Amino acid sequence: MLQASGISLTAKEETNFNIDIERPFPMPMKTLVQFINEKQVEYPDATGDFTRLINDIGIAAKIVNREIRRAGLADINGYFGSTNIQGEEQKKLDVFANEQFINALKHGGQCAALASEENEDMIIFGNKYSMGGKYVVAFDPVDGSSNIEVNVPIGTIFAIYKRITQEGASGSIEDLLQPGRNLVAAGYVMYGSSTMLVYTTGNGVNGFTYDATVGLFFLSHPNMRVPETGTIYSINEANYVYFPEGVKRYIKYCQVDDKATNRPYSTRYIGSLVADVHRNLIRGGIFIYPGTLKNPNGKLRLLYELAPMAFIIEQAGGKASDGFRRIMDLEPYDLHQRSPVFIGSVKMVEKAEEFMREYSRDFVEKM
Ligand code: AHM
Ligand code: MG
Repeated sequence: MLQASGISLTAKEETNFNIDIERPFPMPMKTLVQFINEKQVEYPDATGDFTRLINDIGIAAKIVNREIRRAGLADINGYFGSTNIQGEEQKKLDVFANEQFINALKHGGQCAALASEENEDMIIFGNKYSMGGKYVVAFDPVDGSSNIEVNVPIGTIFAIYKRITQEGASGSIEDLLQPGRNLVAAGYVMYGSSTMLVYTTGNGVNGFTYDATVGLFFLSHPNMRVPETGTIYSINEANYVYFPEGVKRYIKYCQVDDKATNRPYSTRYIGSLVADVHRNLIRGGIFIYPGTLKNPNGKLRLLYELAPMAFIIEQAGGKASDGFRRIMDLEPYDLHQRSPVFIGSVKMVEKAEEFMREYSRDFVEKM
């Protein structure tokens, strides 16, 4: 079968294709829409709602991508003049992207309610739109937005849950405050040297690259797997003095000369969660945003940053932890709750956890 090219052919057709393989034009590739439609067929009870929801997210991502690609030319850089719930100044692009995703989900009809990094409260869609929707979505419209002006990759992260409350009624906070293990899907869009959409529905991870010339995402990275170990550690080391002892010791461990384990490792820190995790997903590595004595829960948000990234990394064979516990098992009590994170190659995360247990056992009580 010519699976890598995204098509399935009979043996005879394959032979014909093989004869043609010298052709000076590329093989047809599978689009995101074709891929999700095919997946839907595998679930006889599927109604198509989920497929439409992912599709709507893909459309909003394309619009946001268009603006990002024009940043610098269009008036999209800079501050909007307001602050979000975290007290962070909102960039124009934060506000623009937030509106695009809300709008796509509101009119799609499948999403009953959503939570966004840019909105203090959850957004409940009324009867006219998607009160009957089966799903709720938590998302960060533009993650890493402080990097916009300097042309560094930024991303969108989304988490999709099945609602707990009854369809047809108004969505409620309990629909959104679900642990990561309840996720039905999660993904991110990375606006990097190319734009990629990577998502999982709990059955592996697939990546799609955007071809702006035809306006479509194509399956470019089927069945993504994070290497079991790697040689990259990503952490904002400037905060070293505030780190728990376990993190300090792990950093020192990464810097020791040891041929057998390819140490010292390399540091790579972009400062965009999506880009740092995406690189480590492909190359192997660990990303850490720890708690500190000042902020025991760190910086990153559980619901729309960590749980979805944890789902993706676990589905790719990696691991995500708060230093002691699985991120996917943390029970959310607030839409904007934060958590420390250690995420990436399974062996590296396990090693960092060992250091946390040995040197910072009591830190878990502060979190
Ligand atoms: P944001 O959602 O306000 O953009 O903040 C999240 C970003 C992550 O993408 C990144 O990993 C982290 O903040 C970087 O923080 P720091 O500058 O403290 O290293
Ligand atoms: Mg963010």
